[in-house]
Amino acid sequence: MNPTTTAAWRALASQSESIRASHLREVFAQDPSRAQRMAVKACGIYLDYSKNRISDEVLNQLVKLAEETGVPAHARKMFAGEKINNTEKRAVLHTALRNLGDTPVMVDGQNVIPAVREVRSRTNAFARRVRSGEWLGYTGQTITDVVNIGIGGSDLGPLMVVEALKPLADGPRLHFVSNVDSLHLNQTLKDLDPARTLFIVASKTFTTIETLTNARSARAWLLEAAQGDKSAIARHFVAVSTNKEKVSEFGIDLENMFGFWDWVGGRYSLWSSIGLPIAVALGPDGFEELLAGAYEMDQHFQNAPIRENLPYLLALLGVWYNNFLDAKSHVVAPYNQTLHRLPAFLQQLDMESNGKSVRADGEAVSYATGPVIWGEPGTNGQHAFFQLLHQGTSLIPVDFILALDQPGQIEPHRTSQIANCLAQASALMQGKTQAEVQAEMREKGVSEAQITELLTHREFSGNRPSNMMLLDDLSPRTLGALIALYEHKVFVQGVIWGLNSFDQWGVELGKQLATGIEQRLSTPNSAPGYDASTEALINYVKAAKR
Ligand code: G6Q
Repeated sequence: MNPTTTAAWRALASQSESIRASHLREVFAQDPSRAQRMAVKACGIYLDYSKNRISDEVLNQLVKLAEETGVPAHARKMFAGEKINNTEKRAVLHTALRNLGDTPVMVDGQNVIPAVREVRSRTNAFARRVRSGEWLGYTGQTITDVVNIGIGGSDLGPLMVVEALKPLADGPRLHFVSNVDSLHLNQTLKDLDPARTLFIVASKTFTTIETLTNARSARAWLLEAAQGDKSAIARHFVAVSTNKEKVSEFGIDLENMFGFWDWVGGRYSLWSSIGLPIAVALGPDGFEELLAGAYEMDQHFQNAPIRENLPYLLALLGVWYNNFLDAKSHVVAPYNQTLHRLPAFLQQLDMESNGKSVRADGEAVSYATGPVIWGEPGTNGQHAFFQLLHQGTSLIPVDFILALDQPGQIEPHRTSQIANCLAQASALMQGKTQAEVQAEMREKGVSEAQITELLTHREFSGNRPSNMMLLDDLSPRTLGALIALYEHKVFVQGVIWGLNSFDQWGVELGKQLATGIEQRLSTPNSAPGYDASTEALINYVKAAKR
């Protein structure tokens, strides 16, 4: 439906006038209980959303907006396996992959849970064999290095999780190759021993050019070492895919293939056998814990009232900024270094799901949809782009994410990490008035003339909103909950905007175009078929290649 036709949308539009005129500093001064009231804890995640430019009335209307646009009913459909991905006629069931309950989940009259558990027990058993040293390479040696070859959803999820939980990893070393640029593969392989390296070729379709190109080169690297002995492939290549035919065509034994299903979207697939690298790095128990954390968040999302529901709150705040306060982008700033790929992961999750201008019903939208998501680990960002967050001309809400406990953290680093995170959120909200700048400079003995000259430069407007998410720890369980939190946030926003968050025609376009241009580049005298600029570039590259 068109959300702008709801009563809540109209009420929010009129509320936005007074919110624009108010300052969070005053709002806090007038309401001492705000920080306690606007905080929720669930699944090991404490969310303080008090530093947002909202009032209780705005929050009430946002909750109504979720109800009026039918979010809870749509969520029930997703969990029940209805084909809510209408353009691809598919169910959307990443939640079934981590469903630890007993209720069947039906797709086309079949309960999918037994198949999910069967594949997981195979991936877990395989991970155990590789980790224990039972799985041997072609020379009879154990595996020391595992290289995941995949891209997009078949890369970012496992990569982000393996990085995030690195302090807990106790299996073989994990590497991820995604870019078709040969340097990515070559730089990764240059220090590895073919006899002790295992490749996981991860591709839902098994037709993605980048992945197949990298996988073929990896196979050639292995065969060169094995002096052309093709039987080595079965010891060093496994596939994660939905496409048996293509896997077989590539030369991977179907015994070494781990499947999943069309109802698992690429960017939602880390819970499936695409998560195999996670099970190899952490062990099956670690992977199961990740699933358990996500399942806990699924329960919270389905059962907690909207006002106390983490995914709903994050989503509704995002809609508020996007549609009523003209914020066009949103920053994710994790303060734990091992979460360094989280912004990239969320960028895909959010922008690929909701970066759309046509609703699920085929009508063009007349309102903003998915924002630009970007970010970097916290303290690094402070020494770079945070300047713009503090004093730039755009309103950019920030998600601060900080896990309070992580193996390997030591003092004084930990306290400094926490202090930096809290300080930034406070500074964005409070700002610094001219009077404060003046007083600060006078105390330092700065001359009046200099104070006058620098006053406006050193003033901070404040009133810049943020969410603070404090995680009990950076364990598989809490990370699982955090990822599921963002998945459901994206879902809620997608429903409010009336989108199908589960297709990705923009990505498909890229795949299609690259194939054609690749042919044009490698076939002499092929007929031109692109726009004039692209044709000129093709000719330039061909000439340069020569
Ligand atoms: C994810 C997207 C996309 C996809 C990659 C890889 O939701 O569809 O990022 O994951 O293009 O696709 P394959 O797994 O099929 O190689």
